Amino acid sequence: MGYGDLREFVKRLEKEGELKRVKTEVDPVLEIVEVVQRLRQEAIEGKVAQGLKRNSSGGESGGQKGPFPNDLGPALLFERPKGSRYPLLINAFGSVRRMELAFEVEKLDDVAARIRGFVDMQTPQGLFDKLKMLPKLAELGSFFPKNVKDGPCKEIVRKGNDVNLLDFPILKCWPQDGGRFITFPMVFTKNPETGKRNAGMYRMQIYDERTTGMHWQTQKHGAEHFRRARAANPEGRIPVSVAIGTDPATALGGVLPIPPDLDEMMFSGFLRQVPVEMVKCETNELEVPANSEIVLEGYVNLNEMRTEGPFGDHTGFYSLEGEYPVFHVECVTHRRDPIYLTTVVGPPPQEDFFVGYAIERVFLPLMKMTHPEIVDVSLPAEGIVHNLMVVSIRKSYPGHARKVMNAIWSLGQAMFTKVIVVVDHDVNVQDYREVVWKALCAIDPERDVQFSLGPVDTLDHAARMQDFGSKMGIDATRKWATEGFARPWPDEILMDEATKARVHGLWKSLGI
Ligand SMILES: Cc1cc2nc3c(=O)[nH]c(=O)nc-3n(C[C@H](O)[C@H](O)[C@H](O)COP(=O)(O)O)c2cc1C
Ligand SMILES: [Mn+2]
Repeated sequence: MGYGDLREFVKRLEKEGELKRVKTEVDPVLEIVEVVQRLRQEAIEGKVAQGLKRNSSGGESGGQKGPFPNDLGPALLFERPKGSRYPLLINAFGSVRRMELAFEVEKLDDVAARIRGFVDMQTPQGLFDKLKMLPKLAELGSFFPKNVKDGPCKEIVRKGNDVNLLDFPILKCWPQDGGRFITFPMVFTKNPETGKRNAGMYRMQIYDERTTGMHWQTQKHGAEHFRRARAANPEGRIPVSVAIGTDPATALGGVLPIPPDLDEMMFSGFLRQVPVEMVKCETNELEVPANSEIVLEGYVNLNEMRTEGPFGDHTGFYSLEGEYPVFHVECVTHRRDPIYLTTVVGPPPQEDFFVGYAIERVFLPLMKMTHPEIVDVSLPAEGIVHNLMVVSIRKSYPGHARKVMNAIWSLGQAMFTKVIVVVDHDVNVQDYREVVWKALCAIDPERDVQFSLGPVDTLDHAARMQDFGSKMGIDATRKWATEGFARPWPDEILMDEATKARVHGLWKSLGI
């Protein structure tokens, strides 16, 4: 259990027919992204390239999700990115199947089931129940990250003037991008007040051999650490280390929307069912996953900001230039033959859609724990995670749909959700055609739409100002008399079973 590192995952993908090696020299400036986009376009158009395995794994979570493929083409290992000695891995998570392989499950719902197992541990009543809980608690404890003395990420150590980020095949993704960007980093910081670790995936624009931007958006935990440290000492600096390329569950830890001061590495350990081994950095006090392919160590000055962007973003538009902190790299450690892990964001769907989908499935049981009326949720790809959430609920009192909207707007990163559509429990939220049909039939817009103000995603370029704007909730549930709806609500049209059976019996004889 548990991939030891990224290269073990690469091997597995190759064995499963999920990865292609590209031996031709291709430029990480634009060209690699264009290769990925062509495969994506083929997948969307349903043209299955010869010899590529593109099967859907079916089932509740593995089934066709929306009007686009389950797969955006294979993972690609570019063995000769132009200008670098190191191979580049992209689209490693670009399918439902590969997310299942990443978490080593048959179905993403299997991860959810494990989480539900922990969530279901109610306060035990008797001694017997308490004893039954012990193995689960021990299991949980056994996933805490473990500090180790050394690791393969330190096979090569480069300091000071030997540090050159341009050694790595860092992508320039889109024509108007402000430069090259590290797109799959795991950025480690410590809360200066509590000492608790955070890992977040925040893109990093390359300024030169030893400096990058640090695009932690204002509501993210890295940005909070920065602000707290600055409040204490505006002229100081905070240590920052960045891991690139670890085993999949650890790498995805940086994306998990978990509460502040909760260690992502503990959650990754739970997901891979083996503790994440952490090793101390060479030049600062932080720890990073020992199995990393590449580690960047350094600091961020608390009084230094620099223009970052533009960057072709997961909205499908360029995010505009903005002022962000600067990361100074003092030391790079890496394996002798590091694999540079990267991804590209752009018009939806892209690789990150599958990451978002896995997170949606894994976190559903946690949402249901505090809001048991929630039946299912869906984040359609075109809603780019934060623009649209469809929620089905078991409605049991007047105004229930509005309560759920407010709950979502106060639930971690779900606070960013621009539009929430709440439907009844019998609407399949995974089927957008059904949602559009039934939700639009169920609303009297002036009555059923509600607006709210609050924090919005930094990337929302339509909001009245950066980071602050409005949200819309649509109550598309059946309206009740106790909600002031005086008219009868019609039944949905369905043929009766007896007629269906009779016609079924006649079917062959109809000669159609
Ligand atoms: C491909 C990809 C790129 C991302 N880039 C950024 C980014 O540049 N800045 C940011 O704040 N969040 C970015 N995110 C989202 C964060 O990784 C995510 O919100 C994470 O939960 C933040 O961690 P934190 O809650 O510990 O701050 C990105 C996510 C993905 C999947
Ligand atoms: Mn965090």
